[in-house]
Amino acid sequence: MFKKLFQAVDKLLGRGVIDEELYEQLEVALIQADTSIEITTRILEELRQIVKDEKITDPDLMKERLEKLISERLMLNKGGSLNVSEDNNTPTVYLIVGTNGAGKTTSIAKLAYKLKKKGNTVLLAAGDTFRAAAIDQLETWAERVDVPIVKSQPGGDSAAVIFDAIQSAKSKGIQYVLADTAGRQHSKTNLMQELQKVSKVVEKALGKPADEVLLVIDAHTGQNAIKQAENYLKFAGITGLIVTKLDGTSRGGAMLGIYETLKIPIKLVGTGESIENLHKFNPEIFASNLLYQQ
Ligand SMILES: Nc1nc2c(ncn2[C@@H]2O[C@H](COP(=O)(O)OP(=O)(O)O)[C@@H](O)[C@H]2O)c(=O)[nH]1
Ligand SMILES: [Mg+2]
Repeated sequence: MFKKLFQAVDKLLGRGVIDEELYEQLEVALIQADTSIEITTRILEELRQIVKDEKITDPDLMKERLEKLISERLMLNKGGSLNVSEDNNTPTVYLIVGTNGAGKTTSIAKLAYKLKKKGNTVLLAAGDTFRAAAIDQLETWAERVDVPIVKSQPGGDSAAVIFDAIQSAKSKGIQYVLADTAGRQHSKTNLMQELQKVSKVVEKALGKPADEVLLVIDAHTGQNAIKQAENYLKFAGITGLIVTKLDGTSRGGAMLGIYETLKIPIKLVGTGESIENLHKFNPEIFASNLLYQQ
């Protein structure tokens, strides 16, 4: 699809000069994409330095360097891949956490589909035991993707369901366990403590922590995203992010802040409601989406 830079930036680029006005418009563009003021300032300072050091006079080249600068900030040592269990007798366990409606259950279904398509065996754990509808939703996905599910009655103990799922995967030699959890606000300490318990139970069942604890976060989350990730790191030891709804109006600039301050990498991105709409995180695409409009 043809993408163009924010109109105002485009117009300034067209003039062929790099000046204060152009820097100002780039600043506006980044902030509009939910990048924090602090990080925007830092990025533009670095850009100014590069322009100076490399004696760049062509605005198009400057734009390229800016994209590179943003994607480099998001580059991760592991390139966004998910950790897997090193022991063949122990399943790989991913614990999925986040607020209500962020896209946890949908992302689990998408991930199960992706893993299964690659020839892996997968089991789902219906750890969101709060509402009957949540269990039904995961069960419907399990049927569609054709993977087994371990569940309890509504109101059951989430940690126990996840424990049982891991035991079941172990005994059946299933490679992956994807565990759903109930949505919770990061500020509700009692609910966050419950997640701590879930993490401990996973560790007890596996003899090590979950291979990934993934925070599912809606791309539309603003600067509150950092606080949210901070609390999830504290209570649940998150190891990565799944950023959902990048097909919507937000470009997810706040995620830059999460990586910058907490070093929590984005592992996967959700780009729609259907089962194929989950992708491995790509820093270049993410960076260019921050700067461009569809
Ligand atoms: N457009 C879009 N919608 C999504 C995406 N991921 C999830 N959703 C939708 O967000 C809503 C909430 O998702 P759900 O998985 O139930 O969230 P949960 O409460 O965190 O488990 C559902 O309507 C999903 O179809 C995505 O990447 N893009
Ligand atoms: Mg759910």
